Amino acid sequence: MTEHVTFCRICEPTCGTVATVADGTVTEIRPDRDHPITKGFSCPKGLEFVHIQNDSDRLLHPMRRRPDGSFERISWATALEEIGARLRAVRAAHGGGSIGWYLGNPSAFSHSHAIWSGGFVQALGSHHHYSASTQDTASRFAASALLYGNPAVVPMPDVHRTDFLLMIGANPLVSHGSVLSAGNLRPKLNDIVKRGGRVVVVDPRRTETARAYEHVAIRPDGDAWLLLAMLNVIFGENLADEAAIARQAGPIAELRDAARACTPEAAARRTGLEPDVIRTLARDFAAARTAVVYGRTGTCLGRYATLVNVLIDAVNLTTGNLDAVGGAVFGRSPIDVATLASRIGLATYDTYRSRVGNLPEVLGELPAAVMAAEIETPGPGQLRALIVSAGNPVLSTPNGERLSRAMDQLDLQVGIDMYINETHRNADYVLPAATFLERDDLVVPLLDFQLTPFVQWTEAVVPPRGEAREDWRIVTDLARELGFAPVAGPVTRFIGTGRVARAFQRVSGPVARRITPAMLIDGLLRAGRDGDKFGVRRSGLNLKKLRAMPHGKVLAEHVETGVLSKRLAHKDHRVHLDADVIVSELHRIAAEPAEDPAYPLRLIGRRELRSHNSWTHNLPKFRDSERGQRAIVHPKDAADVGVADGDQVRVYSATGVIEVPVELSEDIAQGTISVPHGWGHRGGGWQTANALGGVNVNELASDRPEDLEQVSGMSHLNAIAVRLEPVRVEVPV
Ligand SMILES: Nc1nc2c(c(=O)[nH]1)N[C@H]1C(S)=C(S)[C@@H](COP(=O)(O)OP(=O)(O)OC[C@H]3O[C@@H](n4cnc5c(=O)[nH]c(N)nc54)[C@H](O)[C@@H]3O)O[C@H]1N2
Ligand SMILES: Nc1nc2c(c(=O)[nH]1)N[C@H]1C(S)=C(S)[C@@H](COP(=O)(O)OP(=O)(O)OC[C@H]3O[C@@H](n4cnc5c(=O)[nH]c(N)nc54)[C@H](O)[C@@H]3O)O[C@H]1N2
Ligand code: SF4
Ligand SMILES: [Mo]
Repeated sequence: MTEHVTFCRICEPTCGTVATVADGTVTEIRPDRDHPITKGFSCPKGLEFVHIQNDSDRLLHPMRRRPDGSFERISWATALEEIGARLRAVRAAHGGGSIGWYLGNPSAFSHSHAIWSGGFVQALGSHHHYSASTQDTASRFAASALLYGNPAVVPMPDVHRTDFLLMIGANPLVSHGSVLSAGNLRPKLNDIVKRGGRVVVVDPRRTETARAYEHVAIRPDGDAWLLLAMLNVIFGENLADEAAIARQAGPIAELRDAARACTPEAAARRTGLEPDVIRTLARDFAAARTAVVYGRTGTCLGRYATLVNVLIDAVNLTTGNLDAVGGAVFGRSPIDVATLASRIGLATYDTYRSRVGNLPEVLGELPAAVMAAEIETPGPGQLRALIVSAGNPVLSTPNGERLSRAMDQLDLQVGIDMYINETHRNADYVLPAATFLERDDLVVPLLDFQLTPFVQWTEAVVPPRGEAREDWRIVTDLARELGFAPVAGPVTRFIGTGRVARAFQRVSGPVARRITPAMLIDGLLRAGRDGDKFGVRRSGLNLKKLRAMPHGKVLAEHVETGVLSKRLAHKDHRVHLDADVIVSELHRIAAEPAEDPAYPLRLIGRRELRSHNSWTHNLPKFRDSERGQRAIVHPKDAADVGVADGDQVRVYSATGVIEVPVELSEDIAQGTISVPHGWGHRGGGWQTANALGGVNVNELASDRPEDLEQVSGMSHLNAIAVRLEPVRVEVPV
């Protein structure tokens, strides 16, 4: 029996864990008490991951679909050969631009997955690059592109030092924090209150987090009006930090005008909040010694998602809390991720647009919601072959049923996953991916969001089960079939121009084929701010030293402040609050059309402790301990349509209809209904999950390009207009 210090990679705290291994099998996962950040904290999902690791439903061999829809086991050699031949045929007939990739959320917890698959798509010259981002954070990235000139520059709340945390649309006591890696957040939030500060949670539902602190029950999609009305008070009552504005911002006349028009009285209808609540909130926020607005998925999936994220930063900036202790701060990563992204050509926004719907790319990715239309719409650039890795877009994106049908028209569909999920049901091939316990790692995409600057490397705990392979190896093998190395492009661009670059280009093919993630990470660490500069700075960091520190290394007590000008990519080194796109969004919101009385309720999502997007429902504990999927409805709204607790209801939107059982609760604002996503299992693999029942809530979400948020291509998954109807049970006579 051996013990291995490692860390969980399901969600963003990436908690330190210790895995016990007996006879080559992981038998237990426990929290790592010696982890300097998470200090023995973990959640049930992380510890129960051992059952996913050992799940008998896991995909362990390459599979090929038979004409009858069932899958047969084939060898890796056959799989790669056949997929290679079919990809080459598609490329020869229609060009590399007809091959696409959808990259799911778990890829964000890997040192290599996104770099390798991104390099694959870039090398094909394809724009069909999709991910979970347009269902998650693309609106935040678009806001950053507009404000700071780089979509990868994203501030986070300085929870450790703030006196006032205004949390909008986030539920960290369940989600464990997002776009913020800070370990166990509960004691940290409690500390704010203990030191005399406040935590105010703005959410349509009295969530686990809202219940623990102060709650402001807003109407779904009311956030833009709330933030503008706060700015109205801040500017109108001379509470703004004009020195900070003069120091950090470009012109803000348009923002001031928009705020002037949006009085707390004018915002009342859209927010459902009394004017005095908004007034007091703005005054208290501005008066606090330090304060920060933090928004997460509740602010990213609505109709004004990019604008809301802009306004969050605007409130922080205008009160002197941007790039300041206790305010919104920027990460201090040993690898400068934002610069890395821009050097390898990924830190882009709106450099091209989707063929269908004319929507902008964000970080080199187009809206996943247009995938179905891109498959169905003929013409040059039509999407004909699609690889889906670490994702389940049939359950996670709008109108997944249509996507599922559209996928049948593809010339080739390949899945790379640990399970055969709902999306892979249509796939021609599904390739078995290694779990995070089966690979070495350092979570590069999260480095910039470590509230305490921190870095940790882990070795693989066990070798891959069966014939599973690490994602980056699979990408490399697929690319070899097409005659290129996926990291050649990113590495060449990183090196830039000059002698070294020219030398690398000459050998890039053969050399890049041999580059492993460990080699890449070592190079990036050594070149980074803490690095040993390849021997020049002896005391500096490299991978060898990091390997000798299994619990990871804390790099500084806190992030740095006063770094904004270095982060700003705009030539004038100013925050562009009056960017044209922002101004037109401010005009759009002022002309918001009246609501459709046919759909009087607003549907929002919900995350639950053991349920992680679509992929932890096969856990045995999940089946035994959770009640299944429920719609939470206010008793008054239920009474209006004659529905009682536990009844089955039909939920209609303009796009679709679902049926779910209801749970009545006063914890939800009247007019709002909450249904979790990630349900409705009918995958080829997960037997327990399939037996749970439940429905895909995203059948209610529209995938029409004109219904997406136009600035970021964001799916509209929160505040969907719906109506309820009871399901009448016919009594047989
Ligand atoms: N247990 C668990 N943890 C997870 C996940 C999971 O599925 N399960 N998923 C992970 C992922 S992928 C992510 S991105 C993060 C997300 O992390 P969070 O964003 O912190 O998690 P959510 O629970 O989605 O919180 C969003 C909140 O916004 C509220 N909301 C909805 N609409 C609106 C609105 O219009 N305005 C306002 N103000 N609030 C609104 C919802 O009621 C909800 O409480 O969580 C991660 N952690
Ligand atoms: N209505 C509504 N819809 C939502 C959301 C919402 O709040 N409301 N949230 C959105 C958000 S924030 C997100 S992030 C998306 C998630 O959307 P997706 O990323 O499309 O889907 P997941 O459910 O996370 O599925 C992840 C898949 O990856 C597999 N997997 C896990 N680890 C690995 C690995 O290491 N390698 C490989 N190859 N596969 C792996 C799992 O088995 C699973 O099949 O959902 C979005 N959809
Ligand atoms: S909170 Fe849970 S799932 Fe998330 S990283 Fe920690 S142990 Fe893993
Ligand atoms: Mo997410």
